[in-house]
Amino acid sequence: MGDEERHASPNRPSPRRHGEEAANRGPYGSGGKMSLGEALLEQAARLLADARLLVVFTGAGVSRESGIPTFRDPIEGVWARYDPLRMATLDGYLQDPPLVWRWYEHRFGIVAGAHPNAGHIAIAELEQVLPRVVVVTQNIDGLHQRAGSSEVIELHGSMHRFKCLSGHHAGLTRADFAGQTEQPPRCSLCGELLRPDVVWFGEVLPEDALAAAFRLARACDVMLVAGTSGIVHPAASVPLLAAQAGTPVIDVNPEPDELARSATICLRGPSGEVLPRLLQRLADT
Ligand code: BJW
Repeated sequence: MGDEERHASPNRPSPRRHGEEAANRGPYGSGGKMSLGEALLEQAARLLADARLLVVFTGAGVSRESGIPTFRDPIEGVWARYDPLRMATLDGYLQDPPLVWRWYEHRFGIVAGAHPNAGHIAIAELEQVLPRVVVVTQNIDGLHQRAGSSEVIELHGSMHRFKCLSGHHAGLTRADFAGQTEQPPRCSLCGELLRPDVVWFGEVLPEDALAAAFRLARACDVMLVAGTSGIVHPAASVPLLAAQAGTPVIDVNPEPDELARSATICLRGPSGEVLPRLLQRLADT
C-alpha cells in the first residue's frame, strides 16, 4: 500500500458528529460562538491518535494571530479594503501592473515582519507524535514551512516565488530581481513582466499540487481543517472529499464556516489557542 493510499483499518467506524452542535442544534450550533469544551477536545485528540496519515488543510485564519489579515473578515479582511477583481485577477494585473506589484510588496512586508504563531508551531509539532502529517494550505505566506512543517502543499502558490507572464519561466525568487519594489521587473530570459506565482481568481491551481491534495484527501485517516471559510473552490473540495470518503474531519475556526456541516467535530476558537491544546491532549493520550 502506497504512502498516499488509505491507512485506516478496514474496521474503521464511519465518523459520527461529536459535540453540542451536532447533537441537536444543526451543523452551526446555535449560530453563535461556542466555548471549546474539554470533551470535544478529548474526542478530537482520540481521533488523531489513531491517524497514520493526517492531512491538515489550512487557510488565512491560521496566520491571523501572526498579524496577517484574513480575506473575508468584514472589517479587517483584505477584501474589505481591496477590490479582488483589481488585485487578484490577471485582468486586474494587466490593467495596472505597478499597482498590483506594489500591493504584493506591501503584503510581503507584513509577512516578512511576522512570525509563525502557536498554531503553525503546533501543526509542525504534530509530526513528532504522528507517523505522517501533510499540510495542504491555501496560504501563500510560507509560515508553515518557517514553523517547521516538512511536507507542505501550496494550492494557491507562494508570494515568495515569481513567474513571467509568458508562462515559460517560473521558480524565480526575490534574489533574481534584487528587491525591485515599485515597478514589476521583467524576466531576464524573455523580457516579459514578472508576476507573483500565486493563483488569482479564474486561474487554474497548480496541477500537481491539486492532484496530490485530492489523492491525500481520499487516503488520509483524519482531516484537520483550520482557519478557512471554505468557500473558494476547488481548494475547499479537499476536506469535502475526505468527508465523502467517510473520513473524520475536525474543523478549527472561531466562527462557523462553510465546511462545518461536513465536519465530524467543530472546535470553536482561534487556531493559535485550540491547536496547541489539541496537541497537548494528543501527547497525553
Ligand atoms: C480563524 C482565525 C483564527 C479568523 N484561527 N481561524 C461559484 C461557485 C464555485 C466556484 C466559483 C464560483 N464562481 C467562481 C468560482 C471559482 C472561484 C471561487 O471559488 N470563487 C468563490 C469566491 C465563489 N475559484 C477560482 O477562481 C479558482 N480557480 C478556478 O476555479 O479555476 C478553474 C477555472 C479556471 C478558468 C475558468 C473557469 C474555471 C482560483 C481561486 C484562487 C483564490 N485566490 C486567492 C488569492 C491568492 C493570492 C493572494 O493571496 O493574493 O486565495 S482568494 C483568497 O481566498 C486566497 C485564499 O487562499 C482563498 C481562501 O480564503 P481563506 O483562506 O479561506 O480565507 P477567508 O478570509 O475566506 O477565511 C478565513 C477564515 O479564518 C474565516 O472562516 C475566519 O472565521 C477564520 N479565522 N481568525 C482560526 N485566529
